[in-house]
Amino acid sequence: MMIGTPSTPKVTPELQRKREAFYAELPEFNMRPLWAILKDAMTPEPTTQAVPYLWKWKDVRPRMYKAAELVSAEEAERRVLMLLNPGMEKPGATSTLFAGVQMILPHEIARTHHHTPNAIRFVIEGSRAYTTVNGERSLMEKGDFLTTPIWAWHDHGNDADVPMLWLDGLDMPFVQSVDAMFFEYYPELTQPLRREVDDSIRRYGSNLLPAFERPIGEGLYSPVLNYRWKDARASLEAAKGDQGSPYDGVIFEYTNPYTGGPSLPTMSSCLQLVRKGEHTKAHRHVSSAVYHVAEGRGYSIIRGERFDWEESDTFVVPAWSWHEHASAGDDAVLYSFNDRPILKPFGLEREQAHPKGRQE
Ligand code: GTQ
Repeated sequence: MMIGTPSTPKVTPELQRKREAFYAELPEFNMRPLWAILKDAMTPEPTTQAVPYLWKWKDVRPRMYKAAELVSAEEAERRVLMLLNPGMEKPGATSTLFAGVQMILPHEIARTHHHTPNAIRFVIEGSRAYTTVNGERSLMEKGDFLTTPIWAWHDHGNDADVPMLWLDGLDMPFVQSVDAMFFEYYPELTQPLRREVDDSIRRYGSNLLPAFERPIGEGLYSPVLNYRWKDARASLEAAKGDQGSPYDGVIFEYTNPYTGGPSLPTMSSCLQLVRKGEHTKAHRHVSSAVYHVAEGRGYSIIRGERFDWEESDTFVVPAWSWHEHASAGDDAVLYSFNDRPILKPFGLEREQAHPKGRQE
């Protein structure tokens, strides 16, 4: 017995002709029958154009240096090479997340602007270039994780003697999709410094919060500008003997000290240790993520495909894609950012363990 409406009429050639005539007159009124597309719209599981992909640092780095020869930071405003997901039409690494590599040469300035997309920086190469965010400056070192929250004025510069390169992560595709993009230039090239260098690390970065003031931005984002590599790496090392997560090993989230939640309203950032000899179990979740290899070597199996990675490579795990990680040789450290904070408040995040533990 077929399950369905009991009174499905027989589609005679005459009825079919009438239907087609009816469908043909609808576009003029900007209407269309839902039943023609319902199965494409309401899929049993997420479908995404984004595909798993890995960008090798050995391919990215020379092209970044080439870009620096050809275009100044001033001309470019932001000298960024975008990491584009080959399955997607819109620019982005996943449907919600943008990734790029930014480079700033000694004595260059990337002028001050602000925008509604939030941004993260994860430092890949260089030493002591700066970013200034809402009047506070931080000198960056390899492995540092920095936040640029929604609508924060920010400029970058380099008073050191070596180029700096970092991974940029923005929620730009998401912000575009909800028609919430705003952007403005600051009236001058650089913004005035209104705080001491690394003021926010001292004020908010030591498990203490000033009890005499309301949370900055009503607690929407972390007040900490720079989460130092040496501190984050030490946290991983301290927990090295723990069981950790079956899917991620020893994983830590960079948190907003006001809430204990993610550092930015739309993006959660994590640092994880995949220990020597460790091979995690496979799972999948709706949230998508961009991974960056902070230390070591290894591989990830994503949707059944193996991606071998080494230091400074970047790869994506699209929505609802089985994935598992393994180190090769020594301990490996992965930085990642994901869109979980966008999904969670609406009950849209789901996670599933792979029925066989790992992919074949
Ligand atoms: O540093 O402000 O990768 O505005 C893309 C857009 C970086 C930035 C990006 C941006 C920035």
